[in-house]
Amino acid sequence: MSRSVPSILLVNPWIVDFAAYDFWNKPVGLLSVGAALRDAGCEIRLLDCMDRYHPALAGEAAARPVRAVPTGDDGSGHFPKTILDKPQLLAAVPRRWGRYGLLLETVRSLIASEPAPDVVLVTSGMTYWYPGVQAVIACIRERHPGVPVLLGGIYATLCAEHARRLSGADRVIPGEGERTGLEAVAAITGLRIDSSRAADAEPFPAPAQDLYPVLRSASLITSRGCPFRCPFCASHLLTGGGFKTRSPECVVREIESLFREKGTVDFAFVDDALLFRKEEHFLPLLKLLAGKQLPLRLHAPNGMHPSWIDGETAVLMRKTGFRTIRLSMETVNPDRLREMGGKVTAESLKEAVRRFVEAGYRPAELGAYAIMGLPGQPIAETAETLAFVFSLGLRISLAAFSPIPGTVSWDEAVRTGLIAKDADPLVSNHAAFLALTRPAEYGRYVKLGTLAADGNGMLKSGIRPMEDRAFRKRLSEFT
Ligand code: B12
Repeated sequence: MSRSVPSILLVNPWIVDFAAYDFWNKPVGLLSVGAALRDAGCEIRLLDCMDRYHPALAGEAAARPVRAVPTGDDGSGHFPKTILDKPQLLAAVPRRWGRYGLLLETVRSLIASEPAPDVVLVTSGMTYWYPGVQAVIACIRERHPGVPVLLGGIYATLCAEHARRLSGADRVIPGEGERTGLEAVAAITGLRIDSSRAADAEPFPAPAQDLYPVLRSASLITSRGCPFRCPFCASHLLTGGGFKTRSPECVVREIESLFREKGTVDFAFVDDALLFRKEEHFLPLLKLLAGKQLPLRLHAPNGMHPSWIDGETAVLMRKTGFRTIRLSMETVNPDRLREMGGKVTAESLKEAVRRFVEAGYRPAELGAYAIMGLPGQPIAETAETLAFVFSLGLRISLAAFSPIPGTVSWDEAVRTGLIAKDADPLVSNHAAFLALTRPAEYGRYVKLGTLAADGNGMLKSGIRPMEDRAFRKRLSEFT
């Protein structure tokens, strides 16, 4: 063992993509692994290439055409972007590709400015962001060639073989990482694991978000897993299929301590199924939080299931300060909804909106997700869904389908020739997949996206898009 207290560097790589926006996002998986290591006696440090409030950003200002400024007052915002040449595989996508986050030189000098750690733990997000993973591992290797690099996270779990061949990490560790990460670090450093410590603990720890010098917004993960098996979703592959929750007391302690110690007021819940078993989990959590009377702004950027919204839930969400509420609608086509597990209907969305309005929200403060570009799904169906969502006065977020390895939709996409079995993850980028697989229709998808954005803008200025004749006319081109 190199020293008495193992020193661990946690690394969140760059996003490399056509677009990226900070929806209060923090690498909570990596930071949970970090919390477990700290609890076991390690010293942990963080290098987050995506930190929009990193002190080093001030030194980048001169080299940056786009500044890292928050948009609006809710802590979300644009990441700074460095334009890069598109990989050949994405040449046909008519958008600008780039690396988001700190400059390459900044990351290099941050790595150089600290003593060598004993182990580096790198996380990974979307499967098609792997070039950012490769790049950051290369930077670590450059400076600390002998230090073991472990890679985990979503890409490492869903594309483990690809990551083993191409990431540059010494070891790829798929799946949940609190235990496996700790064991790997122990094997390298000689750290002794005290197994009695975890006996009565929570199912997973609060992520170590206190490592940020400035924590303008935080992510909260109160549960892991999802009871549904939507064909396009990989959640069950990432969380092992079960459902587990942290205790409401523990989550509220986490919120209160970040509020008091870091001044954080914007918190985003990133659970897959925030409202599942809400009587035992989310509602008690909200009641506890309401009792604290903290001036928070809460966000639920992941889609919530409309049928689980009742009067009590809506009132408590209002009371505790929820500002961002997105509901899953997916599509208005009842056959497709049934194929996708039948968890939502147009009626259930209407009913959820009614509950939120009774609790004091304006419909335009709420949003709904619709999916577009599923295999066999015509663009007219997405346009109808858009019309339905706007007729309720809600904002819409269009989510473009892209196949994820290991899911039913992936197998279907391979079977129907939409994607090769051994395709490079880059071609499944959600912003690229439509352009690559439906080039003739791509322009219409872009137009529909613009229409959605315009409708959202109208709602913001108090106009209902479906009551506007010009808007209806533009929409009719799609139906
Ligand atoms: C929160 C979330 C979002 C947020 C923020 C996402 C972001 N920018 O990162 C929002 C709502 C904005 C979002 C949007 C989208 N998302 Co999303 N999202 C999630 C979600 C629900 C949770 C991610 C998370 O925080 N997990 C919790 C932590 C605890 O898990 P974790 O990071 O995996 O970490 C654990 C392990 O991996 C491991 N680990 C992690 N790092 C390390 C490191 C080491 C060394 C070790 C040992 C272990 C280890 O240990 C951790 C703890 O056990 C996941 C589903 C899921 N269950 O993961 C989908 C998911 C990541 N999203 C997905 C998709 C498709 C999207 C969209 C593209 C949807 C769309 N079509 O528009 C968009 C666009 C994303 C973008 N460009 O930013 C896909 C991923 C697809 C892919 N190809 O990779 C997922 C998997 C959901 C799905 N459909 O299956 N998303």
